[in-house]
Formats: sequence, C-alpha cells, structure tokens
Amino acid sequence: MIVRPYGDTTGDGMVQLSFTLPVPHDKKAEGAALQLAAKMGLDPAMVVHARGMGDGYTFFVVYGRVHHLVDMSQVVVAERDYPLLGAKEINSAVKSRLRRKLSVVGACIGTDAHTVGIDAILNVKGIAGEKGLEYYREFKVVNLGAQVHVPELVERARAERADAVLVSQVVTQRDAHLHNTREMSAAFREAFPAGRRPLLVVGGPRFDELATGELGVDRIFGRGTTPREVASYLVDALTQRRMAA
Ligand code: B12
Repeated sequence: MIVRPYGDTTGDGMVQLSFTLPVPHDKKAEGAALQLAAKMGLDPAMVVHARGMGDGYTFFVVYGRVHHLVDMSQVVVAERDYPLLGAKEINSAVKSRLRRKLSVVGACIGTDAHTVGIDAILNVKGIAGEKGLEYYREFKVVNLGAQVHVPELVERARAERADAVLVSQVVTQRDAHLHNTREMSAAFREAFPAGRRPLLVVGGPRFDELATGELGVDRIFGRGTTPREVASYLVDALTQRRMAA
C-alpha cells in the first residue's frame, strides 16, 4: 500500500513542520523559514506561526505540501516478538520458570538526570494506568536513580545478581545516549563471562529500537513504553536464555 500525508483532504500531501532559526523575528526571518521549507521539498509552503524566542531566535511552524510517497511494504520496525502477559501470568511465569525472584537493577547513566522515564517503568506508581515493576511480587527491583557511573552500575548488578539491567537515556545532545550505552554494554561484556551477563535493556524517547546490535544491548524500548511490556519481555527473554543454556 502506498500512502501520503493528509492535511485538508485525503492524500493532499500536507505536513506541518516546526523548527527554530538563530535570527530575530522579522519579515526576512519568515522568508528564511520559507526558503528552508522549499529546500526540504515543501511546495507550496506557508509560515503559519512565527514567534521570537529570547534574543535573536525565532520559532516557526510551516505548513506545506510534500510530494513524497511511502510504500508500507518497505517499512521496517521492531515488532513485539514476545507475548504481552498480565501481572498474574508474569508472576507465575517467574516463579515456575526461574524458581526465584527476578532481579532487576535500573539507573540513568552518564550525566543524565531525567529519572521520570525509568521511575515510570520501575516504581510502583508506574505509568498509563499500569503499575511499575516494583509492584510485581516476583520481581526484586533496585533503582539507582540519576547520574550513575557505569562501574558502579556493574558492581551493583553483580552484588544483586541482576537478571537484567535497565538503563535510561533521555538526553541525546552530541549523541550522549549512544556513547553512554556503548560504554555500558562494553563494561558488562568485560565484567561478565558470556552467558552470565545480565540482560541489557535501554530505553528513552529518542532511541532507534532497531539499533540493538550496534549498541550491544539485548533490547531497546522507546517512547510510550509501559511496565507490563518490559516485564513481559524480561520473562520471555530469560526463559529463552534458560532453555538455550
Ligand atoms: C522533566 C524534564 C526535565 C527535568 C527532569 C526531572 C527528572 N527527575 O527526571 C529537569 C528539569 C531536571 C530537566 C533537566 C534538563 N533537561 Co530536560 N526535560 C524534561 C522534559 C520536560 C520531560 C521528560 C519526561 O519526564 N518525560 C516523561 C517520561 C515518562 O517519558 P520518557 O523519559 O520518554 O520515558 C518513557 C520512555 O521513553 C521509556 N523509557 C525511558 N527510559 C527508559 C528506560 C528503560 C529501561 C525502559 C525499558 C524504558 C524507558 O519509558 C518511559 C515511559 O513510557 C523533556 C521534554 C519532553 N517533553 O520530553 C525535557 C528534555 C528531555 N530535557 C532536555 C534538556 C536539554 C535538559 C537540560 C540539559 C536543560 C539544561 N540546559 O539544564 C537538563 C539536563 C539535566 C541532566 N543532567 O540530565 C531536552 C533534551 C534535548 C536532547 N536532545 O537531548 C528535552 C527534550 C527538552 C527540549 N526539547 O529541549 N529536564
């Protein structure tokens, strides 16, 4: 199936784009925004919102037509390849398959202090009407919080006999999330023999969920992840690991 964007009428190709230019807000700034939009393939394009933001910056919203098509058969995404279980099923699967509590250690690493995402996954209060992993009777959760150094994370994972290490990276400036994740996965590979290493799981709103191989982790979770998805994944992945051992 071939699709194109929809603004006013089906298939009209209309999209909305927002960006900031480092120029004060005046007529010329709006002209610059239109030139940029044209170079990006929006034709025709109009500035529908422009507002000065501090000294010498302007924020724009541009509305215009693109002529690109998307072939849905060529779209590749990370599909969920494990069953989504309920809390009861998750607890009983851990009990019967692991025969001990499933130990999880979580943290924000590097300089990242955005703990809301990892807290949403780990803390009882959870997110989107779902309780976090602490709520699951058969999980043992240690949440180390913000700005944790990788060596400290490795040590704590060892001390807790972690089955899985859950790392959050929200800040992506200068690809910090990628550098930090690679550093973390390399440290775990060095510290644990193959097969004894905890599952490495990272999450954050701007990760490419297909980049697991490149980053050396077992799973990546993106925007809108819920705790039940993570718990279901962990049970499935650890079961498969046990069966393969
Ligand atoms: C709240 C917030 C803060 C708070 C953080 C408080 C806290 N304790 O977390 C404070 C005020 C401290 C803060 C500071 C900064 N912030 Co801030 N912040 C935000 C904000 C508004 C919301 C983030 C949030 O809480 N989202 C809600 C949670 C639930 O969503 P989430 O993180 O995506 O998590 C979900 C998924 O991604 C996933 N997930 C996330 N982690 C994990 C981990 C695992 C293991 C799994 C499975 C899943 C998972 O599951 C979660 C639930 O669905 C965003 C903008 C925005 N609207 O997103 C900016 C934002 C993230 N901040 C930003 C910036 C730049 C900063 C500062 C550098 C600002 C400054 N100059 O000082 C500092 C950096 C501080 C630091 N050292 O990290 C930028 C980052 C830009 C970039 N490209 O990296 C953003 C995008 C704002 C912006 N547009 O500029 N910030």
